[in-house]
Amino acid sequence: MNTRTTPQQIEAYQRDGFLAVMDFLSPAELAELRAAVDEAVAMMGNRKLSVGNDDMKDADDYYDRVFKQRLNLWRINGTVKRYMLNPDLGEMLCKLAGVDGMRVWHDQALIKPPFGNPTGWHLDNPYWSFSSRQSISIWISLDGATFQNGCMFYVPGSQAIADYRNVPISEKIGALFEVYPEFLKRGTRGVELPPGGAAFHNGLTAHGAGANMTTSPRSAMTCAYMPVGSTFNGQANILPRAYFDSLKIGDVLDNEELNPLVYARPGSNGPVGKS
Ligand SMILES: O=C(O)CCC(=O)C(=O)O
Ligand SMILES: [Fe+2]
Repeated sequence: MNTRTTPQQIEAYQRDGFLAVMDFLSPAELAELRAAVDEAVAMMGNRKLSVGNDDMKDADDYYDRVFKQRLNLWRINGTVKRYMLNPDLGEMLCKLAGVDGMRVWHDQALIKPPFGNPTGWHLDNPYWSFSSRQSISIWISLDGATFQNGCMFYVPGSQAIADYRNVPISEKIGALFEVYPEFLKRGTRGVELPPGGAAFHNGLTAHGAGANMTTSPRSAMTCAYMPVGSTFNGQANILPRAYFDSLKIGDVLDNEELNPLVYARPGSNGPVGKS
């Protein structure tokens, strides 16, 4: 994994709210991760979540024709875990985001099938159980992402002006721009990636993806990360029911089993999110 960062890359990420790294995985790493993702996805059948809530199953609706969504593969596959929880990656995420430590929020395999619907414009962080202007996701292309098969698009700089209002991913793909008309003048940028390339985005960066107009799937392995010290905002998202019921708004989310630490800068507040 190419986890080196230059000052120029950090500056670009902080300005634009996203950054592409074309040579993130070596060919051997790509082959290893792809095989692990395929294996974990096959094990999950039609369940969206690897461990926990059994109700999250595929449905025959617009959303499920955007992509096949499989969450928390890291909990059932050691290879996926080794990649997504890699401390060097964690350090890179901290440098890009400008924080001292990161925990996993959740990972996701997102497989846009042939003729899959476009992914409507949205923000990620408003879906989650914490609110942070420094949350970050990695989106690793397993097949190559092109304008033909549904690569990601971003609104540069939107992370700096977004708040926690959001819209669901639906057939009205531009609805987010009705909530945030100020995004319109910033324009959009599509990012094509080779297989093994990765893009990083802030949890408040507006993004979406095109339709897949090709006859092959467009697969991505992604993971969202929560800065250490982030607190519960009252939303359930994918938290297990018993844990959700035990939380009060403002509690630090530091459950090592669900949200393990990926990296903490030496000398920083420490691995268990001491409050
Ligand atoms: O892969 C896609 O089409 C959308 C991905 C996305 O929204 C994300 O990684 O946050
Ligand atoms: Fe997203």
